[in-house]
Amino acid sequence: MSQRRKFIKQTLMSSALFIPGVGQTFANGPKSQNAGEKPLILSTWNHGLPANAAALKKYAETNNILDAVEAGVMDTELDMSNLSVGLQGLPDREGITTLDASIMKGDGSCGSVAFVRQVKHPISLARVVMEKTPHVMIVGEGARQLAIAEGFPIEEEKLSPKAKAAYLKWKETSQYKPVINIENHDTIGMIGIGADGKLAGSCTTSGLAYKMHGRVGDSPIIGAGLYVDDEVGAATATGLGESIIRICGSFLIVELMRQGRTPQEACEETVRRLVAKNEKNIKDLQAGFLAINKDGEVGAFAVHPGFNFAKGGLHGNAMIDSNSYFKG
Ligand code: SD4
Repeated sequence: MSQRRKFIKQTLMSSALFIPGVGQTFANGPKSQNAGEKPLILSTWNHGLPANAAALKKYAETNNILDAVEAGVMDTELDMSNLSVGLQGLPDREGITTLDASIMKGDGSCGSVAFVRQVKHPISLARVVMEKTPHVMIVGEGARQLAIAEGFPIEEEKLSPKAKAAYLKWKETSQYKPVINIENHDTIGMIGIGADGKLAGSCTTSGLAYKMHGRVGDSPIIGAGLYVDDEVGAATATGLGESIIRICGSFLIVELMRQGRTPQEACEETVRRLVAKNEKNIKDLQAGFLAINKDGEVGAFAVHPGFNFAKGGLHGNAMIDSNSYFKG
C-alpha cells in the first residue's frame, strides 16, 4: 500500500470513530465549513453517521467514491431500527414493503430500481442497472427478476416485528397523512467527493409509509432524489417525494450551482421553489436537501426545522442541524 493510501486509511479509520459536536447548528448555514475538504461524505438524518463511517471505511479500502456511497447506504439498508429504509421499512397500504433506490456517478452514469420487493440491497441492484444493462431504471417484478438473474438473495416477504406492529395500528384507522420528521421521513441520501475530485451519490428508501401500492417517490428518480455532475457538484433529497419530483429538486440544485450559486444558496432557492409549488399542503410536508460542490463546499436546507445530516471526512464525522424556510 502506498504511503498516501496508508495515511488516508489510518486517518479515516480514526475519524470514523470521532464524533464531535453532535447537533451543531450554523446560523448562516453550513456552506463554508471545511470547504475544500476531500474526501467528504454527506448523508441525511441520524443514520447518516454510521452510514458515513461505513462509506469512509470503504473509501479507505478502495479509493473509489462510488464504492463508498454504495457501501455507506448498504449499512442503513440493514439497520433494523430504521423503518424507512430496507426490507424492515414500513409497508404500503396492502401491508407490502416495496423499495426504491438510485445511484449516480459524476460522469452521468446512473441506475435505479423502484417498487421492488424482497431484495435486501436495492442500492446494489441499482448499481447493476447502471453497470450491466443499457437502461437507467427498472421497476417492480422486472427488478426482482434482474436481482434473481444476478444472484441476489431473494428474501421471504415478511414484515419486521416493528413494522408489523405499526402497520396493524395504522390499519385501525387506515388514515394516510404525511407527518413531518417522524419515521415515515427517514430516507438515506448520500453524496460524496473523493480526493481525486470525482463525485458520486446514492439514495435508498422504503418510501412513504402506507403509500398506495405501486407508488414511487423521488428517491429512484434521477434529478429528483439524486443528481451528480463532476463538473459542478451533487445533491440529494429527503421528504415528501411528490413535492420533490414536482420541482426536479436535486437537478435544480446542481443547475443553480452551475450558474454560480453556492451549495447553500442553491439549496435555499430550491426549497423556496418547492414551497411556492406546494402551497396547499406546505404546513404538512417536510423536504430537505443536501448539496456539495466540486470544491467540497456544503449546503443544506429544509422546509421545516428538524432536518439534520451527517458530514464525514478527514476531520471527523458529525451531525449538523440544517436551517429551514419555516422557523418552527
Ligand atoms: C419518498 N422521499 O418516498 C421519500 C421519503 C423520504 O425521508 O425521504 N423519507 O417520498
